[in-house]
Amino acid sequence: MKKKAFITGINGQDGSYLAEYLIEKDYEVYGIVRRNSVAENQENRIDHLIGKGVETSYGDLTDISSLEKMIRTIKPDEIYNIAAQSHVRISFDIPQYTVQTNALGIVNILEAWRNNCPTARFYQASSSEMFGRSVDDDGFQRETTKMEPTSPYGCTKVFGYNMVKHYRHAYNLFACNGILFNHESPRRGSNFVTNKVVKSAVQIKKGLKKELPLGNLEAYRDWGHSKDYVRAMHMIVNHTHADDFVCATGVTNSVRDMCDYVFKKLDMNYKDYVTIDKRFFRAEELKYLKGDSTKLRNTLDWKPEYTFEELMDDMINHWLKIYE
Ligand code: NAP
Ligand code: G4F
Repeated sequence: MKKKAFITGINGQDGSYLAEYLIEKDYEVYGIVRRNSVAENQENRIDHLIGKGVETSYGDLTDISSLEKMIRTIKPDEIYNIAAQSHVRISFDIPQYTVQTNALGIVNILEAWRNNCPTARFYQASSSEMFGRSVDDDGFQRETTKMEPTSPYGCTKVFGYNMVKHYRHAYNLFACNGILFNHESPRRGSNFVTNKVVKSAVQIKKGLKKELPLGNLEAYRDWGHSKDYVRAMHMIVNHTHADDFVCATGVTNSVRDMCDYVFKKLDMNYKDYVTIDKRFFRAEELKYLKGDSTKLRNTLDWKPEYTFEELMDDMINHWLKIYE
């Protein structure tokens, strides 16, 4: 019998790659999508998978009835809670909504799972944003690093992380956290910095745009490829026991480094086009992220296939094709 997976956030960057990955592994994949007034936007990243192993229903993390119904009828083997209000800067603008989705939403799905299909394995999309201003002496963040979040988003993710551990211990359930560092792809929302820079640089190259307004260029991030990270999610869920793992490349670059690489690739100098716009700064900035994923590498034999440069090239080629 085919294994069944239930994914919240299936139409997001990670959800869509995860669905593809699980179909390749011969899973039946189910997901919830939110109602959108532009119907085409509801399933735009997974259109090609509908009817080919993926089935969706309307649902929302804030609507426990939709979660209960899906979990009760599907009886999944694996549940991936990928949905979230995932934009850190926007979480300062809509803190209550961010809490409702990312914090109360996780209580909804944990309860729907515990009461309807507790034999399923549960994965929570935890985040390196939970570490916030805390860095170990060697410059890395790892599973044991103190959590000191610097955004409403980060605070909700710490709550979710702790609830997942609580359900593991209190009810003896298979509940695990993937603590993922930044991961990107051509499917990344274009208001996150990598895709914003790459898309704009290509538009500038093609004469469609004149400048690129950005916020803090001195922030460092450990950027990997979403395809590598959804592979890690599946490995974590299929481990012998429930546990928490950091997933990261171990390489960090600043936003400035990233601009330099992308513009140079297109035979331009970022200094001629990038301007600084206060609107893109945050009330509190998370300045530095570099992840140590030794535990994941040693326990589950995971390693990333994409380097930072290959990731950027993949995104550049995507936008070049679109604007050609
Ligand atoms: P994304 O592209 O923004 O996708 C988020 C998904 O969640 C979308 O499908 C979105 O639906 C859905 N969603 C939002 N609010 C919802 C709600 N109330 N009910 C149901 N669905 C809702 O994010 P991503 O980059 O794929 O990230 C996936 C998960 O990993 C998120 O939980 C994020 O916080 C976490 N994470 C991401 C990274 C990263 O670097 N990408 C790193 C660490 C952790 P719509 O399409 O309708 O908006
Ligand atoms: O691309 P970003 O918006 O991603 P951020 O804030 O690191 O969050 C992402 O990674 C987290 C994992 O650590 C996830 F949990 C979260 O869901 C999300 O996927 O910003 C990256 C850096 C920041 O320091 C930001 O201040 O880029 C800086 N930045 C500079 N100018 C900008 C801009 N970010 C955005 N979005 N837009 C700018 O114009």
